[in-house]
Amino acid sequence: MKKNVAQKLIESHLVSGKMEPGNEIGLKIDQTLTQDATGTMVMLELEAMDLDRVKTELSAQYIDHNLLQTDFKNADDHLFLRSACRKFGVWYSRPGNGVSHPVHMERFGIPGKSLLGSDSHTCSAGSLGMLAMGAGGLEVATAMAGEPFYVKMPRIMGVKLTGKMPDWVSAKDVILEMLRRHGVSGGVGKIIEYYGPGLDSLSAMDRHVIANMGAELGATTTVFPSDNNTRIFLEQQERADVWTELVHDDGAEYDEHDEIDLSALEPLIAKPSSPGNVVPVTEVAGKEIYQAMVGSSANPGFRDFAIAALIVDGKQVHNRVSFDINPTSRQITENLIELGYLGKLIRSGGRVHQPGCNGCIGMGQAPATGKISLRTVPRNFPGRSGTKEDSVYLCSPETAAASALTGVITDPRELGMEYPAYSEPDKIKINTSMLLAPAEKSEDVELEKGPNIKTLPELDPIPDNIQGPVLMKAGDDVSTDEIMPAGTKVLPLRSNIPEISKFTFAQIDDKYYQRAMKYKDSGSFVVGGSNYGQGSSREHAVLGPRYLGVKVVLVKSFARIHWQNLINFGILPLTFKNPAAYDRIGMEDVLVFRNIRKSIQDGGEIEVENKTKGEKFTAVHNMSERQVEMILKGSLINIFRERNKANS
Ligand code: MIC
Repeated sequence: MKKNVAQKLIESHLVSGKMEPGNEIGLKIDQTLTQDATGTMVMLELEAMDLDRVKTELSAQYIDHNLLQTDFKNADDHLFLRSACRKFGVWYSRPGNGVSHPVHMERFGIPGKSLLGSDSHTCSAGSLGMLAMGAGGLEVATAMAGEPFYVKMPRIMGVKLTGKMPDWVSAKDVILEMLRRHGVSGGVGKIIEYYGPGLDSLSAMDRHVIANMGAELGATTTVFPSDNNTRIFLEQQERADVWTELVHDDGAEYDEHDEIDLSALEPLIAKPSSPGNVVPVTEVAGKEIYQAMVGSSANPGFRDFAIAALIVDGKQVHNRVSFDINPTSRQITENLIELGYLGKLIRSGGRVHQPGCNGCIGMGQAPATGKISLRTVPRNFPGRSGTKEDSVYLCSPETAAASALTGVITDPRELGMEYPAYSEPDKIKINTSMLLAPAEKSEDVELEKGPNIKTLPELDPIPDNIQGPVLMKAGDDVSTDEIMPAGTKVLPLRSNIPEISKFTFAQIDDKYYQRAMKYKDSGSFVVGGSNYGQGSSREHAVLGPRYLGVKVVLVKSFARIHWQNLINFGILPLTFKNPAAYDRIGMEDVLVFRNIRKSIQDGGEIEVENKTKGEKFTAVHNMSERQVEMILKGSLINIFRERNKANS
């Protein structure tokens, strides 16, 4: 059979299941990636699993999210993670070394390998021909312990790229075009594979931009072939030895098709407050802006900063605009200095920050209330910037730099200058000084736990009968940023579940915590619309509700990673058999679930009584036997614990 790249990658890692869309498959994981905001939980999970050393070919831990040290918490987390890396045999990327995704691509990415990361943008490494997926921390922990990763076999959407991008259009506009066409749930249950002659003009880092925001389409992952452009990138990184070719067979089939003529693209922008809200820049041109930000895992390449530098070279940004530059790796920063680009950014008024996620995740750089901020970051969910009433637009570095100069949203083609001639340097400085390799053998290291690092709470199994109120009725496309916010106040609490749970749903309803606490022991429910839990991989969007007694989340449909996270931590995820039943449920309605344990084992359907309305409706689950066991045992951790006990 002729195969596409995604099929080849899956086949070479398949340990169980049939490669039929919708069927659960088990995949061998070669590499893992964790970052600090999710990694502390992963390391606590490894501790709870009694692991002594990781079983992967390579695992790397990055400190990139929690960089602001406004008190002891983040600094304590960094030390905890350093000790955990020594204990479990994991690479440690020190604070200030950069954002996990570009650094992983530069230093560790290998075509043909699989990568699982506790960050939804792990799919960025699809740029190198890897099978790279984001997942909840617990699944990454189990992969580190040598277990397969389970996922439903996705449908494969082949996107043929033809033509060549015109001046002032870059990779960000390609993925924004995909979001314009398919929206934030158009990729759910799919792998997006790009192929065709248009690939020749996309460098490996351009492909990273496109693969990264595949997460915003809801896709399981994105894959590119490993071709000559991949080889050029690896050569530049002085790692040409790991390159192998991985391309689709001639005549390979795809489950779905799309095609983009790159030469027909124009600069695009996603309006507040969804990455799917895409329009041509011309449609919103002229609006006053207050911030323009370049950087993040969505535009991390050397080129993204260099092009911005060339646009602002010799000019001054508008005096109303904060021009924030967030380099994405220490190596990129060093090369930007070396080749004179950083000087151009600074002289034009750029505010240069340390390499890291920074404002992308609301770690500083929050915009003024209601004032427009243009960002090259991947997400603009409400309040994610750190400002509740924010107005964040997503765009390319070209559009951000052009608008920084004029002070209004500007189609960069209107700047009246030649498109700067940029060419990728052949030789760059390689900087690995802040990457600490694991020792050959496990070290007998005590985990360094500061006072904010709390062991995981016990997770009791789901009861047979539950009666309780609906304390949250959410709409469509609710993101994990709305379920559990990030930002300077909340992110430092990632290793302290009782404390972080106080912020559950705070974006939507600031009284939720008080109301939920009353039902902490007896149980309550969350009801939601379609694509519930889109966005990040953060387990805290489950651990918070779980700690507050949420037993069932009942929605029209789920985003993939969040759905699995709910199961991993023993919250029952159900969907309406008939979506119209959603409209019949009101806030505070009392629901009754009976015989849960037996019903979820026996089949997919559960009858639910709405006591308040005096009516019944049917809910369904779509879990495999393996997943049902997690709900019955209370969590995946409990299953591991039981297994460890039996083996000891
Ligand atoms: C994000 O971009 O939303 C994050 C912060 O990187 C998350 C991870 C997290 O919440 O820690 C993600 O993408 O998974």
